Amino acid sequence: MPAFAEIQKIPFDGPRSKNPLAFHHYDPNEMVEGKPMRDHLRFSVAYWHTFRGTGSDPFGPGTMHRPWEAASDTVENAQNRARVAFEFMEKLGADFYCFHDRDIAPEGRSLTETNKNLDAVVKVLAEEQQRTGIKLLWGTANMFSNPRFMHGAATSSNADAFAYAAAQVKKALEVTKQLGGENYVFWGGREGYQNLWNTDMKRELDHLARFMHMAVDYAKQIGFTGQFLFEPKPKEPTKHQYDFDAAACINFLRAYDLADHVKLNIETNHATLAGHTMHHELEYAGHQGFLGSIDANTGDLLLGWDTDQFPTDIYLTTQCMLSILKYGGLAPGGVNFDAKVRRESFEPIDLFYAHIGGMDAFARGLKIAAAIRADGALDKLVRERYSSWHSGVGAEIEAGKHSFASLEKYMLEKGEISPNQSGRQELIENLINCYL
Ligand code: XLS
Ligand code: NI
Ligand code: NI
Repeated sequence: MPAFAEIQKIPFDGPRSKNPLAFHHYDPNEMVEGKPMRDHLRFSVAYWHTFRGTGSDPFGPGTMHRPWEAASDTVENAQNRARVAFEFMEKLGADFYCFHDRDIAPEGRSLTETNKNLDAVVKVLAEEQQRTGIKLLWGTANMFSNPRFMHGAATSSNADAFAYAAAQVKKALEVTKQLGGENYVFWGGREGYQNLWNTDMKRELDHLARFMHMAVDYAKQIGFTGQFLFEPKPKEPTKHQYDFDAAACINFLRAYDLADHVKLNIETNHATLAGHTMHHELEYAGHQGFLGSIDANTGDLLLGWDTDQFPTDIYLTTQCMLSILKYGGLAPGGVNFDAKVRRESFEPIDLFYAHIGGMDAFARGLKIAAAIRADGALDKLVRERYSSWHSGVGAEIEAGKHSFASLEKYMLEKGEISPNQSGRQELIENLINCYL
């Protein structure tokens, strides 16, 4: 008995349709800049929010109506849930999914039993991937929920917690490889601190680096060739997380000789928590060569936590896609909806509305970004702003032909700088609105 019996495969109906169970902009086979939309976007469903989210918050328990869930957290229930997940993803038309080890299978009474549980569900996931053609974008390990990780995992003050986490990531890498996962994500759930009085920051960062090197080594050993990704987030659950933002992550990777092995998975709501925009984070990671994948969601600018809402803002998705196209696309990364329906949107059908909205918003963003690029007007304005660098002293400085002394000589002769040009911000804002 299907879980979503009343829902058919979500069709592409075009922008004029009012059918809420259809795409209005996402047509997987439509060509944009010479590539089908589905290959640009590589949409992924987040197992934890969509199939494990209960709607609980600090003030009350879960609200979600999920008729397929049994009362107890058994392996059989987890296997059944996996089949439901694939029914959902197949009807939606998502090409990828992502999970934490503990999303897909329950913990047992020992690590041995936990690993056995994982294997039993991975078997079903493999069958369902085979049946549907849906692929694993990335796997990861949950090393923040269990109380053993209260002080962190790789950065815990307890060496045994580090060892347990290592055993967990070892297994998570094995199953990610087994399922053909194209990436593996590190998000440091509790890799940070609550206060500095009790924290040896250098020691913790050294441990985190050692941990990541062990993961790189083990991947090599088992022949896992997926891309490692580090996911920045400044805070929550800890007061300060070491993977604060793109710049902090890139510095860490370079300082500890991990830059050749790890790129970034950038999440919108984490960018805003860090006091940046998603556009800023994508540009920063992109020009440094670290753009790997994105966790597509959005926050509420009036709330100071990770609300993980589905993205519907066309300015946001346009900015994302402009940066993504500029830096050559995301593959082997993708657009993972690390997003959850609101606590009040408790019906199963809301999962469809949420993902359809996010996918359409990104499809529109992609088309708008491609139109902006094809037109070239924005590019031209930016280039003009820097025109003083295209010849004369600007070109000479860029070519490394100057020093402070030679520039002093140049300025003493010239006396004053050439007139500045307008930044044209308002003109550009109006221009962008013409494409929306
Ligand atoms: C939490 C993170 C998490 C990672 C995967 O805020 O976004 O969901 O994406 O561990
Ligand atoms: Ni995330
Ligand atoms: Ni998040």
